Amino acid sequence: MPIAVKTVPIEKLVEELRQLPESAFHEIETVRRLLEEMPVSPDSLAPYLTWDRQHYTRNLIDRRPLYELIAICWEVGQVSSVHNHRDQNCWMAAPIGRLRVENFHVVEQDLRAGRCQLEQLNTVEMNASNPCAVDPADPVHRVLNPREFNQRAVSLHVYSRPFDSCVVYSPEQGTCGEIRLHFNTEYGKAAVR
Ligand code: 2CO
Ligand code: FE2
Repeated sequence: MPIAVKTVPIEKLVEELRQLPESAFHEIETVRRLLEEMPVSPDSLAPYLTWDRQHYTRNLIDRRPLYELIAICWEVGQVSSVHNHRDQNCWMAAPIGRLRVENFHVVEQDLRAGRCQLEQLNTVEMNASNPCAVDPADPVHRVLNPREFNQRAVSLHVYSRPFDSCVVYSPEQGTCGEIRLHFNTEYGKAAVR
């Protein structure tokens, strides 16, 4: 029998994140445990859910000097690029659906030349009871909502500190380059680009 999980509204998670000391964002265990202990109720995420058949959507929930909290909506089959997080910590949870995270090791990288060599590491699954933290030693990853999962998914991402660009990699072609990141919505309203 599945264990009944007590969920909290997203506002409660925001309240907890806002109270954390700066030191909590410099290691990965505190926020990971917070996400584990406070699974967010799908209903409370309604203002932040937007869908696009071409690309996953990025929806800003909260931004403070220390962190940014965003909801990402994944249609069936959508994938992110392989990317880094600008040396910032990252925690992810999936209150709706399931997602696969594939981690990579950067063997070498020359951003100016746009060349890199990556090796695939482990794969983990995220779902309502299994949040994860990006390993600061090997922070390059991609997130997938594989076709076979056959359902939409929503993930929550805590980034410390906020960042608005990242490096994307093509492991097959050995290329990399910087891209800017955009929001589809901010605080529940369409973002102005
Ligand atoms: N980091 C990506 C983004 O902010 C989402 S995939 O996994 O973190 O767009
Ligand atoms: Fe990411």
